[in-house]
Amino acid sequence: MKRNSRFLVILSAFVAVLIGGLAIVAFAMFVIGTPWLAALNPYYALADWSNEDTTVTEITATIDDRGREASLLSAFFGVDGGLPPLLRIFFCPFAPGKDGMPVVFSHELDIGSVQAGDFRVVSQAGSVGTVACTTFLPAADKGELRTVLLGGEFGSAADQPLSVEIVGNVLSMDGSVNFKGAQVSVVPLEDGPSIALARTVPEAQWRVGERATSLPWGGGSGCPVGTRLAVRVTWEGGVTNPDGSDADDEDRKRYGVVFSEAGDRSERVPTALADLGDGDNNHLLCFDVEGDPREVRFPAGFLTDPRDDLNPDTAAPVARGPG
Ligand SMILES: [Ca+2]
Ligand SMILES: [Ca+2]
Ligand SMILES: [Ca+2]
Repeated sequence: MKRNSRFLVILSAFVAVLIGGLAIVAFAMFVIGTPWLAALNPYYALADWSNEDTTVTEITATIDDRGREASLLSAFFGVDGGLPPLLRIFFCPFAPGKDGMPVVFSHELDIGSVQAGDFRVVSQAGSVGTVACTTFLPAADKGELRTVLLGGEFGSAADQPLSVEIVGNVLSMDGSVNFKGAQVSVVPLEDGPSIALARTVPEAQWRVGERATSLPWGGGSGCPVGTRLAVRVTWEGGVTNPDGSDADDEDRKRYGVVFSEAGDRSERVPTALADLGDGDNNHLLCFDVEGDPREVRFPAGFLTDPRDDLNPDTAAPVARGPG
């Protein structure tokens, strides 16, 4: 009896050590981002690293039923090498050390239709870059699924990427259009970020009163209670203050939104700035009044990309309607 219980203790200890060891190995693999453990990493659900288009579709339309063309609004050469090691967890196993380039689409996308192999990046000298991986992070809140971050080898300061073309089937979320053949010029490395798109946001996406998630990526703060109108501003790439901190109340006051009121135009400052704290390229401009917003403006010299290049004077018309 005594011998049996001692055996059980030893066996339990052995099993505990084995499980503990396996857990440590699994965690290490997760952190390292080994591709075969991809299924365990929830962030990888928004990423892809297949080098060819795997989308089977009969959708070929390039203009949706409201007359909007499937187009690329911007491609922003924001990081020339050196994507940080931590991105292997939040982006893909091959991201560290690579170039980073967010691409903004005219429509929200069908996540499953986006493969790394759908993108062709060509440099000034004519060399074709390697797109190692794509992810929708960190711009993955509801209503934001139109910015795809590319990681790979796209060129250098001396031979910069010139154009991005969609060479595979990439579909809008609603299945109305296919982006194959769409193309856009790349914003050069030295340029700061501009506004790519401004769009009114349905109430369901205001996240009223919600705080930013404590996770590093995804889940920005919501508009305050009392909000009656919100406009999402999508920049060409992630923006911060020059010291790396998130946009703040001073930046809120810099935004100007032109409203149309009975034929007249008046400019208003948002009541609150939201979708902060998630490191993405979106801001929500919240207003405590209703109205007819027509244009968003932001003056030069206050927000920067990861290289600390300052934004130029920038403005965009306010689009409306579903994604
Ligand atoms: Ca595809
Ligand atoms: Ca967000
Ligand atoms: Ca944000």
